[in-house]
Amino acid sequence: MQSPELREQDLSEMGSLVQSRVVLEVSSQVQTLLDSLDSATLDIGVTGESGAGKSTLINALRGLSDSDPRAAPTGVVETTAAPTPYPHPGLPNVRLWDLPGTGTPSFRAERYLEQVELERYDFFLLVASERFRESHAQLARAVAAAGKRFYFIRSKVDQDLQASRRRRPARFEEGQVLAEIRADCIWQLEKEGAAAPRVFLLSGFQLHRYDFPRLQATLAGELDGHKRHALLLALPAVTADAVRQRKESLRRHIWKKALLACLVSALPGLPLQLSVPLLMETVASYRRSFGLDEESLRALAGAVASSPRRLRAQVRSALGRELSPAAVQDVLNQAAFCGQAAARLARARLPLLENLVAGGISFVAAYALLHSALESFAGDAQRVLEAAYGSGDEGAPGSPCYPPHPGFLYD
Ligand SMILES: Nc1nc2c(ncn2[C@@H]2O[C@H](COP(=O)(O)OP(=O)(O)OP(=O)(O)O)[C@@H](O)[C@H]2O)c(=O)[nH]1
Ligand SMILES: [Mg+2]
Repeated sequence: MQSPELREQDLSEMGSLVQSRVVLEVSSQVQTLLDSLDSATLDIGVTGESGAGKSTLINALRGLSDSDPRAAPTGVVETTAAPTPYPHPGLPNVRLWDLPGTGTPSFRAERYLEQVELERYDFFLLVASERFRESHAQLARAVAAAGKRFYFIRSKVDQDLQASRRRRPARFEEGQVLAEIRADCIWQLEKEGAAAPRVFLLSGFQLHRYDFPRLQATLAGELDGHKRHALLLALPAVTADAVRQRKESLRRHIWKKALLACLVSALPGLPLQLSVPLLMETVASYRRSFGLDEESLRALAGAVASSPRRLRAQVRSALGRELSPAAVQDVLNQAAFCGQAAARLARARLPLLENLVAGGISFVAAYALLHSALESFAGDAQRVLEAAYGSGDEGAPGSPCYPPHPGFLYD
């Protein structure tokens, strides 16, 4: 017969075995949830007449200047002959497809859509510069008939405004000119049978201006779940609203990251410190996502002809200024002991996990760290945008002014 001590030892071993199995099982489930988020694809077909500004728009939406080696070729003699995917620099599953130009004399919308494999795309951006043409209407009808969404992009509005200013310098009123162009596009599309067409006036050289914020909000409102999340992280966050939406989208997934970090620190055989790098990686991805890392700040400074130092001065959060394991550990300690607002939020939202302290990092502390990092980075990003664009100096019309590096989410 076994001694009571032995039985106790057996029980305790069995207990830790069960615990490690549970920890492994739950962490792999959480990892699967995070993986499915990262693997969400988004395929955007960018179509329209040759020379309308499709490739320029694709580069701007990817946060790249035309001279970047990863950029789509642009210019008066560069013509796209076959559908070419351009992945987002930090989110490879988000692809912008540069489609061949439309509007040749033999153009037939149905055949064109078949050739470019219509089914591949989540939606289309139909780009037109200058006058409205028959091929635009044909394409709009065919895309809608195939059950796909399209958004009509009237490009190069900086050029229209410049021409209009030259024509009537005394009576020039930007808002009025834009309203006229918008109304004309809507009228033409409706005349050709498009129901409630969505029209957006853009400049690939000054993406943060005109209707881009409205386009971004409309796209986000018409996509669901993981695709919406991908879009919100991929498109350049050049307005206060876009920064807010990006923050909200990331915030929804904090609990998974916090839980994973907490569970990883409980896995037997792994050093306790492993979860700090994991949290640090997440915080670093948030920082890039808001364009606060050195590379993004430099790119933005170059684009708006400002100094990186001036923009960097707007980054006031501790983790935005210096991201190191010690800084992360510091915030974790504070969160664990101070009962911060974010920690209270974690308790209120996920009371079941409140008492989860695995291997030294509590779920509440990890949650509080990520929550406060997100809040403070969003505040920094707003100030950086204000410093970059808010001075009223929008750049001369027609001069390239690219959006900030859109930031990535690698993990
Ligand atoms: N002013 C101004 N020029 C633009 C804008 N977008 C594009 N352009 C210029 O228009 C020309 C054609 O632009 P692309 O982006 O190459 O046009 P595309 O639609 O890709 O042309 P294809 O590939 O030939 O079908 C280039 O010289 C661009 O610099 C814009 O928003 N404003
Ligand atoms: Mg092109």
